[in-house]
Amino acid sequence: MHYPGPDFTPWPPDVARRYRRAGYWRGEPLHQWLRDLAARHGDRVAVVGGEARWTYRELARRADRLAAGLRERGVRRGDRFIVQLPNVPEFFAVVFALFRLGALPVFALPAHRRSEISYFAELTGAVGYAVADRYAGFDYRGLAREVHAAAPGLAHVLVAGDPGEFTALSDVDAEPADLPAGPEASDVAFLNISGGSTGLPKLIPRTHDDYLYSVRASAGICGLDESGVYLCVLPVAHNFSLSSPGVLGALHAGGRVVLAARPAPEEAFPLIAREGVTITALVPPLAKVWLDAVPHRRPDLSSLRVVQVGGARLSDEVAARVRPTFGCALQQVFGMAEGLVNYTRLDDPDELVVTTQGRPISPDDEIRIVDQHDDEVPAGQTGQLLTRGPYTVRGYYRAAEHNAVAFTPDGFYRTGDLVRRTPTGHLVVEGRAKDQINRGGEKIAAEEVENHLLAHPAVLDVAVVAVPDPVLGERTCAVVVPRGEPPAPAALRAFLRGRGLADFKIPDRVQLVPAFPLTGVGKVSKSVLRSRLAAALAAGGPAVPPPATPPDRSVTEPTGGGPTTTTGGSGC
Ligand code: OOB
Repeated sequence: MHYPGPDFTPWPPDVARRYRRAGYWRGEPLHQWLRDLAARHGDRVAVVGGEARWTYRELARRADRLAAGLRERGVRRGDRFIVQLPNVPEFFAVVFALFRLGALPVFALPAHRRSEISYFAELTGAVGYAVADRYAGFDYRGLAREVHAAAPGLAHVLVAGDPGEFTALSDVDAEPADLPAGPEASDVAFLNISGGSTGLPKLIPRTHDDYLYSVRASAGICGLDESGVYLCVLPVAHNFSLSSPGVLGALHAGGRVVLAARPAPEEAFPLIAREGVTITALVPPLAKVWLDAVPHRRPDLSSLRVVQVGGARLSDEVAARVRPTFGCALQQVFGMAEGLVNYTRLDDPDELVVTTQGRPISPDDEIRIVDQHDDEVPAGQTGQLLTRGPYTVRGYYRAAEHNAVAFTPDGFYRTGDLVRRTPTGHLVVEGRAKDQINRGGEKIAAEEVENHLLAHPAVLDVAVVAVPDPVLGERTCAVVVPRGEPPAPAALRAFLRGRGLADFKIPDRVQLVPAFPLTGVGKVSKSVLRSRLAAALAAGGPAVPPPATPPDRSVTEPTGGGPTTTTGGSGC
């Protein structure tokens, strides 16, 4: 199958011509880009991870051999291939091998489980699935077994490490002599995952042309050059760590990528000192953990030039601590896997760096800030952010119905973020209009969790909402109207796990209520629920029941938090 195909919403031809003429889209596919880097920087170290130190040449060679091995096994241009690799060097070999063949990596997060992966397999008709053997105490071969049983079309399960009954990545190896021509730069290169606000996760088709533009421009904005050393502590396949400027930005500059298996200070600080790391990217809760760890660990962070923080709103107070504590510049990053990325600039005055989330990459990023009728709000006022531009997609993959609401008829993406713009053109994120929880950078679509909970026999109705949290910014609360005997929160959690939902989506709290507050038109009023829960939490007690509720029917029970990432924020 050829991509772009019917599953891809192209930019209008005149717009595409404009982006080409402006030099944003250069007609260079990602595998060609890597080959050029290998020609230019051959013996320099490109990727460091665990014991491995791969040069540019080595990386390109591995990708080519793996591509030939995959081709021998039948992987073809246009095939989809789920890639759920943690921060290991093999990630690069696999994705560049797929790029070389024109097969599309479908990026999954290490935290995803059966529910998410099976859905990606079904939606994309993927032919393969690449995992590590074990990572962070979890055996991905067990997950692969379950997913494979439900999706037998996954003909190739490749494992970095001990493969068990599957295929070792290291065995997929052939002479790359007769590889056919690769894909076009205007083709879709991969499918990325959206944070989402709907019942089922959405996939984002990114082309070689548009993605490489964002990588090149980001590397420039972030001051990367050959001396740049990028420490990747967030999941490598996330848009922030992949391209903002991320690992690809570091490679573009001829610098070095250092992969951290875990984001905790005890792992990351020694790596910074050992490798002379110059730039890294954190989510706000992780930035706080690092800031708090500096005084007693006294690490050598003298090589750091920039610490980026993004993925969720960074408070001005924490932002102000970055430069004095780390001794380097802060860069705020407000981006999205759909495209648009904003950066504070390295020469911006401190005031802007601390209080705004930056301005767009491109002079051709179009920004509209609108009210509920899509009319522009007066300058400086808060409204919903709409955007289109040379690296923002025009539609999700195989989601025609959703695309009709997620994009305006003239192609603006409705980000669901509430922002205002300063006179300097910087954006300040003031809130969110989408039905999503941002749990320290990890995005949770309320509807997805609600749908799972509705399958429980003791759940009559449910609304999943955010509650404020001093560490993560937000946590999740499932407000449940029980059917008959009220379910125990622990049983609901176990139920969700049993359905194979990623840990970070499991509600932190469960609140039982007899009925929901309703809006004027009879819909559940999540804003009333949110403010009641927030007020009750601030008062330190169980949430206030809705009016006319017998107090003994309302129980708030913290369920102990989800994943271990609560203090590490390993996701975005
Ligand atoms: C990044 O990408 P996603 O796709 O996981 O999430 C995008 C959403 C945004 O629409 C916004 O709601 C939120 O995450 N967000 C922020 C933020 N950065 C992202 N909200 C407030 N302040 C920020 N600085 O999260 C992402 C992609 C590329 C670069 C950086 C982050």
